[in-house]
Amino acid sequence: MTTPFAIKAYPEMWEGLDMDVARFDKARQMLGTAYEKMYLSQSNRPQAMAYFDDLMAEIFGRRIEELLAVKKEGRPVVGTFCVYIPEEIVVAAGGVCVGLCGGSPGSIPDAEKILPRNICPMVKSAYGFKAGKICPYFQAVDFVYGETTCDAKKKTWELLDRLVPTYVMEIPQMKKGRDKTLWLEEIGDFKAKVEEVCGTTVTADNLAKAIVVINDKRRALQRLTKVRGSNPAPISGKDALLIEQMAFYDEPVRFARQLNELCDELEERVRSTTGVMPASAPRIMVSGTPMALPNWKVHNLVETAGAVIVNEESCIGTRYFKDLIDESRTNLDQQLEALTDRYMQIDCSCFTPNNERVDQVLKEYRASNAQGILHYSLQFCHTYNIEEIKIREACEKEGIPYLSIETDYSPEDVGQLQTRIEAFLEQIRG
Ligand code: BJ8
Repeated sequence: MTTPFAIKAYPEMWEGLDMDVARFDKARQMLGTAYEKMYLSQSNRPQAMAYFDDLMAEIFGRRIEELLAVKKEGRPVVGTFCVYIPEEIVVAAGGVCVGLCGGSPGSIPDAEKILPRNICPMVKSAYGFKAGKICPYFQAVDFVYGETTCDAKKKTWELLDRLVPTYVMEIPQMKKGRDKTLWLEEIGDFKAKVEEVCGTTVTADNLAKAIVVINDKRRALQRLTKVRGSNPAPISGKDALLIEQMAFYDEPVRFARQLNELCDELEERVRSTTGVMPASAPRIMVSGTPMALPNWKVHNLVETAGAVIVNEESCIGTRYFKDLIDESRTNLDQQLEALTDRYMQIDCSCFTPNNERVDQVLKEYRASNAQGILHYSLQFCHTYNIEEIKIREACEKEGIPYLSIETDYSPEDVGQLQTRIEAFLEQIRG
């Protein structure tokens, strides 16, 4: 008999982090149950997923202990909410960068005590985690670095600053020459803040090493994406999404090593045409707003209906790792410029115009051998909801089966989404 899955409890450590332990412990148990139901019930999972299951079991325990050890040595732990914040700089300073985007409905009531109800659930969930003291990552960070991407985020940082030191990077709205100059300056300010807090200097040498570390993590994620293009798919979309989510929490060198090990197994599966689902399962690509841990709602619905998700064009997905940083630069100024160049390639809908994203969606659709695109937008995310029109038009032009959904984290619309997803899959099955 197998023992039931549980996310491990570390009440004393949580107490030390000034958390609402009783409440958090209930959330921990519920998350463990959901994970067991959605993840461990999948058949024919790759063996190397055992590492990621263990990571999940220790997500609020061992990993937090590691962060606290980093802090004890005077190195920085920095929280971020967007893939525009260059984590290479934190790693160069010997620190750790963690993603704090919220993907859970449990913290939203805490946020709604102060924030308006009709804003993006990702922002509310993140703010609620800090306000309710129910996230050990939020409690462990030295400071957070927000950005001026969307209005919901940039105004929330002003309030979040009352609870945890919050700095803000100005992200331009366009990609002209002067925007690049501004961005380079902002990256310089970020570097200065990290250096000030941790008392370490970012040098050309430690930045070069950090660039390789993060490039290696992104290369491993690219490898995972590539292997998902095979039919039958060697790994489920749910498992791949989990890995993409874990990329924002785990130690980067270890993460890349473990993911490469999994990719070895997946490539072997491809050679022996072993899939998680039959080759006849409809192949769906998801495109749109990021799905922060533990937001598995849509993946679970699609895969429970017998299809497989083969790509996530999202910031918790390919937008995070499709571009690498030039490793050939040797002096600090050139390296910072290389960082700026790479980060400016991210095609977030907060930019205008952002036509390169439409091309990127089509490119990933072909590379993943998908048979349909599901556009996913979080409620009240105006930029993605409006940009969805251009993605839909491009799909119509190319004859790509297309479904657009707008949802939040609540289970209320699950029945309705299920009906729409099933109809979409029927259309693909023909
Ligand atoms: S680079 S996608 S991580 S901003 S979904 S909070 S935009 S209202 S997450 Fe994002 Fe950076 Fe862009 Fe990526 Fe606002 Fe929209 Fe919510 Fe969003």
